[in-house]
Amino acid sequence: MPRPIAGPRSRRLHAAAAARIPGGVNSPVRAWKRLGGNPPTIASGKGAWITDVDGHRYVDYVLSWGPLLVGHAHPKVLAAVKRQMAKGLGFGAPTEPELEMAELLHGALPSLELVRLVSSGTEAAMSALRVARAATGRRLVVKCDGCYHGHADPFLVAAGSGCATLNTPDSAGVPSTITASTLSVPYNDLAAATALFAKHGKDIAAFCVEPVAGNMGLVLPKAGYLEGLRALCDRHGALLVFDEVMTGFRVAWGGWQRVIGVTPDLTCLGKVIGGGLPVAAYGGKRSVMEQVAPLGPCYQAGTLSGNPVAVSAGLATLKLAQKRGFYEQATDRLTAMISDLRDLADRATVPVQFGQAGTMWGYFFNDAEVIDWTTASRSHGPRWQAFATAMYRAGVYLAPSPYEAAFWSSAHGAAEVAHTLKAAKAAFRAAAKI
Ligand code: KE4
Repeated sequence: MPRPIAGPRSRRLHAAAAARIPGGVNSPVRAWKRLGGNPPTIASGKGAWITDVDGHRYVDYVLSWGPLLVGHAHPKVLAAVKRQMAKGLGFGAPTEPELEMAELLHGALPSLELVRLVSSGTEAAMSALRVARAATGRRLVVKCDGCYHGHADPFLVAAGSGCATLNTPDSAGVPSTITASTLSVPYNDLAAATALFAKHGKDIAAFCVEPVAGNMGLVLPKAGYLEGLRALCDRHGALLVFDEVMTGFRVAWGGWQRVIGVTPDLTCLGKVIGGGLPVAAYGGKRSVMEQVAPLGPCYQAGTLSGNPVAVSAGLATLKLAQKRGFYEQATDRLTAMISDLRDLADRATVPVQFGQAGTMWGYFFNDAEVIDWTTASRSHGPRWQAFATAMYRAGVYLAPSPYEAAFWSSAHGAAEVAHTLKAAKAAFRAAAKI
């Protein structure tokens, strides 16, 4: 039995946690099921590095699943949180940071004519779907195989992320009466979407899509795909929902909609806009968002929605990202590292497909281009497992699943790249032996 990745204290803590928490984790993908199921328990993070309870250090490419665009414990983010905490942790009443966040989001994403803050991406996507159904009076929602929009019932159909990792793309406990209103088509397949609209167009409330898919690994949209979805929704009177929970302020200032110039009717945000604390949002056209209570009949609420301490972490993160050259520098550094990783994989003669969108990236052990869930799921699992295990052992922390994206931060620099490439040289060779 190979040496477990996690040290003795992590293993003890995980065993104790499993006695009290389902699988010992508060989110399934953290259970490391595809890597033997013994995750390190993390004690702290600073910049691009995290340290587990056994003192093992790792360069972190999970970054709390995307939120930490400026790295762990950035002094300016911590200072902003401390300043706000000193005023109290929350009031369940309007506060100035919420207004500042709403105005910043609208400035970055003009399609957000009205925006509501919530506490998780799941809440954002669930609420956006409810508003779309209220605004259109229609029932059906369309998603893509392998895309993930959180764990609200309507979206647990052919879902990616932890559902794909655990081979549970659908979920127990979700009544078929709910999922009967959710249709799923292959990502990047405009013909399939067109055929679906031809058959159901008048009943479709929304087409919800990750503009860059990050929950089946990273899969970029084909040229014209998102533009085609926009035209289909316009033709059939459905709403186009961009789930930018992962891509928002990760791929560029604003999100992918600014990169390609396609304007959705509704957008979901999360992760980076909370800077590591629970902030998410949904918003869009005023005529649609005016359905939301207290303006309209569509109810959505939250005790901690817009919590000022959480919002202050997001604001501090976004203000750092707004600095001139932030995305260009971070993206260029990542592009350079991916180029070196590609060289190492080539020298190890193991076929790997790399992808990048701004400061998010991914890799598939696959000799064919990955364009959707079907091609992603044909990737070589044992090679991924050997590679990821070797990288963890060498102090590089990647997602414990082949169906997740990797992330980068402004704290990742030359030292982190050198450490990563040194680990990857041996890890690609380990994968090539399989
Ligand atoms: P949360 O409810 O986890 O905040 O957001 C759900 C969600 C919605 N939309 C997209 C595009 C997302 O990527 C997510 C959540 N992403 C996963 C990682 N792939 C969160 C990690 C986890 O489930 O533990």
